[in-house]
Amino acid sequence: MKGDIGVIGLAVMGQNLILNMNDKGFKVVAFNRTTSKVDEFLNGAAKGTNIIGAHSLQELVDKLEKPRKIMLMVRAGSVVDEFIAQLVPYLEEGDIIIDGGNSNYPDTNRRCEELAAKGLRFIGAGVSGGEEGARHGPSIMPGGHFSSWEHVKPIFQAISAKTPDGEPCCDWVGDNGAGHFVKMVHNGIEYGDMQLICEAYQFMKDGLGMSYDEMHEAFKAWKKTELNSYLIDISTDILAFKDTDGTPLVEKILDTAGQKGTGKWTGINALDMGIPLTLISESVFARCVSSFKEQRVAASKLFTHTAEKISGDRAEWLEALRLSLLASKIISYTQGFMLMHEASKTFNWNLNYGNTALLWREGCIIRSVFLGNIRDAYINNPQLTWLAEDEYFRNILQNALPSWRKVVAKSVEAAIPMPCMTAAITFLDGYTSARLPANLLQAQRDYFGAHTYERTDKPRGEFFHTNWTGRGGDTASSTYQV
Ligand code: NBP
Repeated sequence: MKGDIGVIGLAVMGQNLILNMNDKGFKVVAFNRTTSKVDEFLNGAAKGTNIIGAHSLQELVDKLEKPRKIMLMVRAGSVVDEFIAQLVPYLEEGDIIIDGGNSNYPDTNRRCEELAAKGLRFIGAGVSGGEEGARHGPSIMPGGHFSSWEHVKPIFQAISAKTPDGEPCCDWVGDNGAGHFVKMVHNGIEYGDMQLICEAYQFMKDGLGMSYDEMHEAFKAWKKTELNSYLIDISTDILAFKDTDGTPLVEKILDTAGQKGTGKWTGINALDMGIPLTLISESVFARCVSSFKEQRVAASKLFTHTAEKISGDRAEWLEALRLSLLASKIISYTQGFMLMHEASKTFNWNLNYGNTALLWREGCIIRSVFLGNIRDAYINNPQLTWLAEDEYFRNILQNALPSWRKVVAKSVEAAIPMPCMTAAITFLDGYTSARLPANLLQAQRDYFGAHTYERTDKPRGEFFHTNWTGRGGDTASSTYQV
């Protein structure tokens, strides 16, 4: 009997996905560039399973049922192109290559086009959930050539995470790079969620002067609220975790954050598409600032933070902080969904936003109860422009606003940097302002560059230029951009 699917790449993600597929009754053929790892896997974690090994691409292809389905779980970038180039000569029309790595979506767009020209089908599938997810149920976001979906769907939906109602956290996202785009936004949102939790932690620790045990208790209480999520769960555990000497381990961890680039890609795309993805972008910059450890230590001697501890009722501050975190999170998801909306328009992907929230409901790092509410909001109104158009989210934001303003204002007074919570409230204030100071900005642009402006007392689309100094001409600029 031939294999149902081949998987190339036996690092942490590949091995665990294969074991997961095997558990669900699929016959998997495994291959890895360093072929000794195939034998190590078969004699180790895969011992006693139905998993088959292959020691060459020819052998892998020969052992698969047609149309062949071959999933790459290798390092994103040129390695994916190299494997595709090596595989193509062995494949037949209609065979399917799936890239399950963290590829950048323009690469997936390109690969779809190149493989279609060769009569082959391609899927770019975002996979989230890390090692644990891959083994027991990841969130999977597939996009690419739609005709391949029916062949892959039974396997992917069987191995994926399930919502509390038993729905698979895996469904078709859209054409070409849509799956990898949605995975990229997921990772961006993950950056934002993590930074927001870190800001709440610093407010508690440095502002409210709470001990690790007290912070652990506060987070534990938050788990029982709308904030209930995987990231709050693990943060609760981390705050309680003690090093061998009995003191909190997290206190000993160097405060410089790493990144692999998907948050940065999300920010770059937002700038390209003109979407104000302020919170996620700030979360990427917060990691950048954290990486300047030596400079920060030197600068801290020039600007001593002398702020006193925040006074007042601690329980009240904690509730205000919880509401600020929740409200900021709503803004972050609002911005992420705005970006997906714009990409969907640009690339004709026809993304289903309720479904996207469902894909993230379980299995991935941002899994949360909150995503179920987002899904409901999009089911009630698939055309939502932003989440606050939905009554549930609008009520939370309105209820949180006074506390949120208090927390952000206090953080500035107390010299506690909270870039994401601040960006979130600033976005809300800007987005809900019928009039912004951009009238002055347009005047400045017209003054120095004759860029023209529209007037409040004339119809939209009519442009005016003023000779502000009496020295300039009457010619407006149509090309000069500053
Ligand atoms: P890695 O990203 O570490 O990749 C390891 C695999 O790539 C091995 O099979 C390795 O073969 C192969 N490889 C490399 Br590295 N360079 C190669 C080359 N020049 N030619 C051929 N093969 C090469 O594995 P991973 O952490 O399991 O991640 C797999 C994919 O899934 C990545 O795109 C990753 O971004 C994504 N992802 C990872 C996680 C996670 O939590 N780790 C979560 C979600 C998505 P070798 O054994 O011969 O060196």
